Amino acid sequence: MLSDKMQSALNEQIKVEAESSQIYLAMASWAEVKGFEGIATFMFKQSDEERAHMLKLVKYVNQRGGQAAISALEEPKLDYTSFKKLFTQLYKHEVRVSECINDLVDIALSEKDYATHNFLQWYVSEQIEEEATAKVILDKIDLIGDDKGGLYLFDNDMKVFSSTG
Ligand code: OFO
Repeated sequence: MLSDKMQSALNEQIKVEAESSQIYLAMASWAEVKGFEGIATFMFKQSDEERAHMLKLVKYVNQRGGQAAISALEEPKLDYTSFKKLFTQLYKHEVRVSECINDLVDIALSEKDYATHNFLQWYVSEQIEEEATAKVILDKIDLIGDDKGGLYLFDNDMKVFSSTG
């Protein structure tokens, strides 16, 4: 059985994961309209993954005798004026999500909820990967700047990320 504190912290994370999915979806849609097919494919896939992260939490909360909360979401407020700005926001978002996961791990330990602690380890590993991916993308964008040819190649690279990531 989850403690009230643990349940409300996990429910907060359900919202965070749902918002992550929305952020990636907003970026995917933007990239698709701009003709960046590789970036769009990558972002749509990430959006689906974030939804899967959310669902995993929903099922866990319910399975442990709690009640998952499905709440209203904030509209993603993204600055699309440059690729660098866009991907910096994405990277910062993933860093923030990692902090949220770390806070959840802290709560699980302080509540002596070792089952939830164990469950959260999957998210800890996932965030390491997602932060690293966002950083690699950001570094590439830093190198390219606004160079059109570079962006074309970058878009192609993102197709590779989508099929392996
Ligand atoms: Fe859910 O992993 Fe990123 O945010």
